[in-house]
Amino acid sequence: MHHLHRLLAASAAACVLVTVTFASPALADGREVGGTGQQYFLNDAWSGTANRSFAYGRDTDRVYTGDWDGNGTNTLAVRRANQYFLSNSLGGGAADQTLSYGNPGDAVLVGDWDGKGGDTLAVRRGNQYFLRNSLTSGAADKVLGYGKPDDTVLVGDWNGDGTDTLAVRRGNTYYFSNSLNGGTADVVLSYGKPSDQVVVGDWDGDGKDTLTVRRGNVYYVSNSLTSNTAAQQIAYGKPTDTVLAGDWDGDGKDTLGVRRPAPTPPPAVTPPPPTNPGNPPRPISPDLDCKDFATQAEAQAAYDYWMAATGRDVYNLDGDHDGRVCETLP
Ligand SMILES: [Ca+2]
Ligand SMILES: [Ca+2]
Ligand SMILES: [Ca+2]
Ligand SMILES: [Ca+2]
Repeated sequence: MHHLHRLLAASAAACVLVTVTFASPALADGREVGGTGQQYFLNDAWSGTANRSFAYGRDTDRVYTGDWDGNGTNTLAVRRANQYFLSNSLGGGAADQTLSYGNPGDAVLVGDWDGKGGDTLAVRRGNQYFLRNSLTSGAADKVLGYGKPDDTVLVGDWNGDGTDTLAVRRGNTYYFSNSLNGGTADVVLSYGKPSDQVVVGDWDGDGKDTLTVRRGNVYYVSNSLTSNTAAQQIAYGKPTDTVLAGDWDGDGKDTLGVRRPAPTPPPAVTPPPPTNPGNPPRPISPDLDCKDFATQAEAQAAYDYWMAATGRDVYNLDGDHDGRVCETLP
């Protein structure tokens, strides 16, 4: 999420001449990705073709995105029960880090809770959130209550200060908090419809996370926390895709990816039974010539049969070795 922003803010306070010269890492949506499948198609742009595709984990794995090593790129983590297998690169292969946190049944969120860079985990139980600031097992560094137990929760850096905080969603109303203190919401707004799927990300790279609403395969991208109409409307992937957002290339902007099950393999093709087994069109002996056949098709059938059975042109009919015999016959 946005750790460089925090560093920049500190630098700017110390010296107002500091210029922003590098892209800020943006945030992945801090919720579980959902869906099934081990095929990932990630895109660094909003173009029609994903520029990264790879297999990762198992079809049934629970998956999260985050910047585990704090280098500004989002990668994947697989969850099995309360075990987390973190990868710092996008692709297959073994996990770079493994840890246990919380209970197997916990709802888990990902975010940069202390603004020091890199994402860590939080467990949600009802409306209680147990934040951990390092990717290690241990007690929560902070516990807070926010919203109601049945609220949908979102994670993001709403004000661009480098720290991820929470928002809760009730229907199409969103309650954003910029602190992890459990107070009242800093921003309340309505956006989209109650039935919309919503994805969080920094789409324009300004360091602030905003909402994108998804309907089918159309995404309504907003770059501000207002009820204004979407800045962009983009068709992407298939309506049935599980979508994930993140900054895969570290340019400071979040883009989309999809998770899909591997395509069902086509049924195995059974080879056709051999034609006329044990019943050749002509016997192998005597040796025949083209003039012994009435038609080219008849000669070809005898040639094909014996080629398949013996691997040899037993009558020497294919003088030019092109697989077609007795071309002069009708
Ligand atoms: Ca990273
Ligand atoms: Ca923030
Ligand atoms: Ca933004
Ligand atoms: Ca990016």
